Amino acid sequence: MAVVNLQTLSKNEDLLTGGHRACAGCTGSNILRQIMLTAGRDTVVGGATGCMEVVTTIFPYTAWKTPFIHSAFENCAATVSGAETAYRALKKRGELPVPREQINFIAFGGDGGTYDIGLQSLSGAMERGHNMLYVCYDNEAYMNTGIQRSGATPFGAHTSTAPAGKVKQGKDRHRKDLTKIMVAHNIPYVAQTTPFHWKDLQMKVRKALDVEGPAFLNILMPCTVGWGFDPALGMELAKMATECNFWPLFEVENGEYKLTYKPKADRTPIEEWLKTQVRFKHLFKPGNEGLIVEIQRWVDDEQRKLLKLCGEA
Ligand SMILES: Cc1ncc(C[n+]2csc(CCOP(=O)(O)OP(=O)(O)O)c2C)c(N)n1
Repeated sequence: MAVVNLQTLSKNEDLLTGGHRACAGCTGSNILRQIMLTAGRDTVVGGATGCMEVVTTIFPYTAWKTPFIHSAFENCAATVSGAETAYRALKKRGELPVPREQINFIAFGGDGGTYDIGLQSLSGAMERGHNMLYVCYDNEAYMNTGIQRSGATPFGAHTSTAPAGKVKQGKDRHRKDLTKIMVAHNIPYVAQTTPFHWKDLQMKVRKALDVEGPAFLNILMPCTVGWGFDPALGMELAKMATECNFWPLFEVENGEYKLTYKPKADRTPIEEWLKTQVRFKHLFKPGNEGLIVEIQRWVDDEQRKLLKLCGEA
């Protein structure tokens, strides 16, 4: 199916209804909505125990108009891979209760549930070749339980388990490169995107669902509570993350890297991005200038490597 314009897309059925309990300004619920507008009704969704599971399924309510499988933190990918296998087996035997040409299987996990706790089940599901999409909505910490650091938390960010104070200045390691770990599984489709770039997101969801076999999307999700910014600015921050190369948009189809968005030639310095969020406030205290230089160095290094992989350098 081709990528459609925003007007057409917004006329598709909303499969994540309003009235869920996401925070004001949450970009995560927007990510879920955008994905479901593209995926359509014939979709089975699984959710690991992150914010998005909690806020959309507070018992006895659900915001989902599709089947939704609750899953533990560590096994969302395994759960959805099991459902996908059952579907294939029933289809083969001609025993599907309701005939369906094609059903999408999508597993959602936060960065804690994906980079860290659920990584083994995700790796297993991808390696076994299930026809499913795994989406990591990456808000860069364990937001649901009090903003603990995760493998996705960026260098210098203040979290409740990597606090900025006298001893430390936030997290002292750069984030794990989960997207590349997924590429190393040699699956048909891996990509990074953000909710701001709706066309990019839609195209990637479409491709991920259309490939035969596993697909993985890593989607940056600005979190007003954990990052500390005005709830009106979530999308702006998603855009800025891309403009300063902190979150480049690219895809890897059968091992081939491709940049899907090129920031303006005068790319935004990382300082501008850091300034927008309370979690980086301490970096602007006298004596911490070197930490900002280190973040810029890391961003530039990563970007150089990516451009090489994309054949752009
Ligand atoms: C095995 C296990 N350990 C810990 C928890 C408690 N817990 C629930 S949500 C959560 C953090 C979720 O973080 P993340 O996956 O990044 O999602 P977010 O809340 O940020 O959306 C934790 C630690 C749990 N439910 N299961």
